[in-house]
Amino acid sequence: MINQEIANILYDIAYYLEMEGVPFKPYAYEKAAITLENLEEGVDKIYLRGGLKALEEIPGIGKSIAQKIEEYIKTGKIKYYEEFKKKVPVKIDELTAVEGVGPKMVKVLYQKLGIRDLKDLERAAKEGKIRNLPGFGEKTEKNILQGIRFLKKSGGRFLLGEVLPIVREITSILSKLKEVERIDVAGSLRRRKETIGDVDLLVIAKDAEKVMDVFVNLPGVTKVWGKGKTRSSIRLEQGIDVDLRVVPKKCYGSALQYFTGSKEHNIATRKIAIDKGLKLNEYGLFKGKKMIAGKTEEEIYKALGMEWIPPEMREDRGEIEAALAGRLPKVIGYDSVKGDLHCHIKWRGRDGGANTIEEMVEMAREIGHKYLGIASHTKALKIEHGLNEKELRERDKEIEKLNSKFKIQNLEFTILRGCEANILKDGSIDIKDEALKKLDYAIAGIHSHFKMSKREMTERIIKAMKNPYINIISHPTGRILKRRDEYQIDFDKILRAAKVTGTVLEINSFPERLDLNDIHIRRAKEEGVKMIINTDAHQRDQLRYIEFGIAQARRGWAEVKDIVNCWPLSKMLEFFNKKSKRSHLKS
Ligand code: DGT
Ligand code: CA
Ligand code: CA
Repeated sequence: MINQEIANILYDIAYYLEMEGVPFKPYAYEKAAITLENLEEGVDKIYLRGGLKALEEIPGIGKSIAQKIEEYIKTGKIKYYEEFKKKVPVKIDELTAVEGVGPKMVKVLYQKLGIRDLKDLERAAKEGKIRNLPGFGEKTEKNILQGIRFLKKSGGRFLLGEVLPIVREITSILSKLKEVERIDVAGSLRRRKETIGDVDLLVIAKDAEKVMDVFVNLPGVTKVWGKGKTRSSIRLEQGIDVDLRVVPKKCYGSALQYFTGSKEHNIATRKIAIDKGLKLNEYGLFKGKKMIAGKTEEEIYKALGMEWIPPEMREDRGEIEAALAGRLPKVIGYDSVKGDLHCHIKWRGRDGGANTIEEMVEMAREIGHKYLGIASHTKALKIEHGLNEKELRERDKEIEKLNSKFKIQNLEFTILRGCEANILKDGSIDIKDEALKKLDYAIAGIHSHFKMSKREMTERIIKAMKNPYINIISHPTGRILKRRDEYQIDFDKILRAAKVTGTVLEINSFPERLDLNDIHIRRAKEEGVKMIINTDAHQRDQLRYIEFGIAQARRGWAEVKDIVNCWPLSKMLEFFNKKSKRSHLKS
């Protein structure tokens, strides 16, 4: 819990720094906050064990942030933060949670109208006070009201990456009971939506009562909303609600189909049934009183004249029409990805990762990858101790040594030499072309100056894509789930430029990012833009986040042809090389 408390403060500091227009530092605080949220051990315990030094050793936490964490552990406060709050005493995370409201706007809203929280903001917008502020206008005011409505609707959702491991523990406990014949996750979690409202579990059980007893007494249950013979509902200590339904075997498929949703998908499938003179509900597919399907999902879809639809696609975004026509795309599988091209390492105290190259490789091999790309931060990102040109060369000598060792051992594994360079404010790259040229590939990403006009930001990214040695744009839209909106960009223009230049867009698998998201992925695919699923791992365990990126790719209908790291290594490298040869791109 202390990790989350401090993370929230660090996020707020990032907003305040952004408000002041300070470059790079907001990124450092945001990154440190994300690190804390993903840390398994409490920082107070780490501090108790090893003091300030142990805090500094947490990847992504530099000296100055470590000191602030120490201060919080000791005093329950961070002075640096208190001073910001004194100057602009607002609920900054609450206000910036409204889509379209950024830190700089918050400052103006406070100074001109005294707006401190969401309530103030809503009132001012409703009274028409915001439109008269310099640089705001009627449209902004309308957007703010819309953003507030959206926020009220979507509040209290949890990240997929936060919920899934917890639910896996629950299903593993329940599935070990001899009374449980089968257990499945349904709802948005089965569809792998980026955020989850509540968890829906389905069970076939011989003795429902026994299963319910165990369910409501699971470790971590803080509330029992209800306990019955066929349905029980609990709240976990993390605030997540879980529903469990016991369902008869003969209609398990129809229950699973119904409770997987989405609601929109269900409404559309039910309509197909009606058109065929049938009735579909959670108890089965019926012709008059006769049940004609229901034991499995497959037989239901088949009886409706469709192929079985992967849960990730069930959003009524055209999947039903495609399935009826027998033209459902063959989306990538959870085992389709062959390697990860975005991880950071611990190397001579640089790059901000927690593990050595060897340790990262070991984990990548355990996952089943055939290659791992080391995408070290570069020099403009001082806070992550980015590498300069010379250091990249020295790092690569070590990588080359390891690769030849693998060859001698007959190991089918390759380490790729990459970097994650910074796209500077003007769109230029902070590493010289000569150095980029020597790498196997180069990623570029935005780590500063998040708030720019749409035109400027779009041009900035396109300029980076025109560099023939930049193969991949990392986390292309910059959103942090529940924290920060996308940058202002013209996504259509970005897609066209990616296509023309042969630049690959990243699907970043970090639970807070999932960037590109499902809708972007679908559009990129339609435009023929290639994508790559990466983790951005700063510690070896985070290489396992790849499944979240894969899930979003499936939600975006991505097939093997769309995702370059589902290809054999040689084909992927060939694609990168083709771009490097087109050096005329740089106008
Ligand atoms: P969530 O919990 O907000 O992340 O999203 P879901 O999709 O898990 O929604 P939830 O938990 O309210 O309901 C689970 C599933 O049950 C949902 O995906 C589809 C089905 N369902 C719920 N309400 C309705 C409804 O009114 N009509 C139909 N056709 N299906 C529904
Ligand atoms: Ca749900
Ligand atoms: Ca539910």
